[in-house]
Formats: sequence, C-alpha cells, structure tokens
Amino acid sequence: MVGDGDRQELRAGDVLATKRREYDEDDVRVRPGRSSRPRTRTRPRHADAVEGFVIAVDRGRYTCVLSGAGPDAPLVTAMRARELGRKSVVVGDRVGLVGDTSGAPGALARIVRIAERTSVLRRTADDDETTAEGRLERVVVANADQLVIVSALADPPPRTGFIDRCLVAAYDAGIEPLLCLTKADLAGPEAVLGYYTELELPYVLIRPDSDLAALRALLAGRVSVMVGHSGVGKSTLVNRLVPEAERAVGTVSAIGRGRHTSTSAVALRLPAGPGAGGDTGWIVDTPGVRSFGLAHVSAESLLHGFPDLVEATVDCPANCPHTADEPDCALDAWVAAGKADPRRLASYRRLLASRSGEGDPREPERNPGDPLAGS
Ligand SMILES: Nc1nc2c(ncn2[C@@H]2O[C@H](COP(=O)(O)OP(=O)(O)O)[C@@H](O)[C@H]2O)c(=O)[nH]1
Ligand SMILES: [Mg+2]
Repeated sequence: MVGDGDRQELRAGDVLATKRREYDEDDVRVRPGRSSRPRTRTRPRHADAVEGFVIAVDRGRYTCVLSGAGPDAPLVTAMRARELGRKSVVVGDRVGLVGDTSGAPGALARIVRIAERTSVLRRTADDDETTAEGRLERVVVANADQLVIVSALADPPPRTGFIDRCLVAAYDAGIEPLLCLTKADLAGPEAVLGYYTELELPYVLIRPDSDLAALRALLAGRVSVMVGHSGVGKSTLVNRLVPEAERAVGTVSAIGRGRHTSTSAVALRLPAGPGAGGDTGWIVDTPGVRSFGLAHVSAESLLHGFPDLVEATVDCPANCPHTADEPDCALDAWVAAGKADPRRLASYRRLLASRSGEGDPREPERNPGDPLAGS
C-alpha cells in the first residue's frame, strides 16, 4: 500500500498503515464491548444510581452525560460523594450518579461509584503542579480506546521523539494509536513514514481541504484522545470534526501553570453522520497536556513502543538495562546487522534516559534525524 513508488499517490484523508512485519496473535487487541455495564464488586447501596460518562472536570465539579442520552439532553453537573474517599474522577470515567440528575439549572448530582477503568492515560509529572488535583492525580483520561497523535508535517516540524513517547504511552495503556499528520499541504509525509516503516502504524493525512470521512470512520463509536504540541492544528481539526466545539485556533494554551481550566481535558461528542450508529463517539481534547508520563513504565514495557526492536532482546543478558553503556545489550548488534533503523534505537534510549531523570524533561522530544527548521 505504501510502496516506495506510490508515495505521491497518497491522498489526503486516506487511512493507511506504515508497512512492515506479518501480523501474529500479539497484534490482536480486543476492545472491550461498549455495551457492557460497569462492573462493581459490591453494590450495597445506591441501587438506584444512574450511569453517566464524565466529559469535563473543573474545580470539583464534574460534567456528565447520562448513558443513552442524546446530544440534546441536558448535561448533569455532579460532585463526588464523600464515600469515594481519595479516588479521583477523570474525564472518560463511567460513573454512578444519584441525587438530582435532571440537569436543570442549579441541579447537583453526586457521583457514588466509578466503574473499573478499561484504560488509563497519565500525563507527565511536571504538567500541572499548581493545583491539588494536579499534584495528586496524574490520570488525564480514563477508558480511552484510541490515542490520536497529532503531528504537523511542517510549521512546527514533526518530532519523532514525541511521537515515540506517545506510542509507548498508548501501547502501555492498551490504547490503539493513530498517527494524524496535519499540514500535509505544506510538506510530504515521506520522512515521518520512513521512520515508522517497520511498524504497523495506522495514519491519516490532513490538509485544509481534505475530506475527513476516513478519520471520522476511525473515530466513530470510540473514545479517542487527541494529543499534540501547540500549533500542530488540533483545534482546527476539532472544529472541523465538531463545529459546535468552537475551539480557539492559533492561541497557545497556558501550559500547565496557573490556570487549571486551560489544562483540563474535555470530551466532545462527535456529530452523527452517514454511517455513524447510535454511539457516534467522543474526541477528548487535552489542551495543556504536554506529553504522557512514562515514569511508571519499565524498560521492558517501553519496548512495546518499539516492536521493530523487541525481537532483538531475546539475546540480551538477564535484566539487561538496554542502555548504550551495557556492552552485552543485543540491540546494538541488531541495528549493526541492519535489522532496525539506528534512529529507532537512539530514540528508545533517549526515552529510557528521560525516564531515569537524565536529560531535561522539557526537551522538545526531537530526534537527531528530525527536521530542524521552524522552531
Ligand atoms: N497550512 C496549514 N495550516 C494549518 C492546518 N491546520 C491548522 N493550521 C494553522 O496552524 C495554526 C495553529 O492551529 P491550531 O488549530 O490553533 O493548533 P493547536 O495549537 O494544535 O490547537 C493556525 O494558524 C491554523 O490556521 C493545515 O492543515 N494546513
Ligand atoms: Mg489549540
């Protein structure tokens, strides 16, 4: 599909996958059924609770939609019930609500239960230390099915180190990644796609005039989280997907300091369209999230973002740290033998180093081969 000769035939908006190895059972990721009700271990009280989905969190107030409610149903504002203890509630959580769930002005419901999460995305530790919620809770979004990694092809130039970090976070969380390459009118995708040749990575190309049908089809019926650096065109894209969202374009969101609302994730309901069934899907915008934290991810799990390297490690000594100063690490020989791109190994080791606190966590996650112009 993406043979070297037909790159120029890529049509903006088409969904494609970077080429590489064969599928095996490990590639199959089973998504939990969307219809299954939240499971709770015991349900001694609140048998009358109704199910809701948390779409926004702001200063102790949770905006929820009731399960099955259409786009015109009123939103329910809720607070956490004391009995939840220290458990946090985040965007994407499926919760049990009691009290006034009418959504009438001034009505306040109570969240009494949080359903077991199918996935959890955490932000980096330095993203929001200014609020109590930020310091305590690093989970940004629960129950996401898909991570949409937005990268511009130019202005700002793509940073594969950032994309790699997002891929690791996605694979670690059991969330499917989708690479969304914007500003395809300004530059071609060849360099970025070349870097990911060995991965089975789905991607879409976006330009101002592109038809979004292929992207909409991938978003339909799922909870997708959008992440990307400032200026890559996230707000522009969200406004095209969800015109009512009216996200501010061209404004740099206050990043992580001071204004809690500007850093909160918010879930936006995708509009119904041809082919969209009952659940049209949700897109979660994460304006202040710089990147996803990997401190909790082991060196072995980090490799999940590098399926092109993982095979080599069977020849590593036990407990190999996979670092450059480990003489017996098999990754060096693997790359030397031409079995993987040396830039991929370098990127993996940069992520390893960033986890152990070496290097500046604010490094713009640029890999040596990335274009340097423009930022
Ligand atoms: N040439 C071009 N410019 C774009 C495209 N998408 C967005 N932009 C511009 O890029 C700038 C940043 O866009 P914005 O949506 O605010 O990015 P965000 O910071 O990721 O939300 C704005 O000036 C947009 O008009 C695109 O596909 N092509
Ligand atoms: Mg924006």
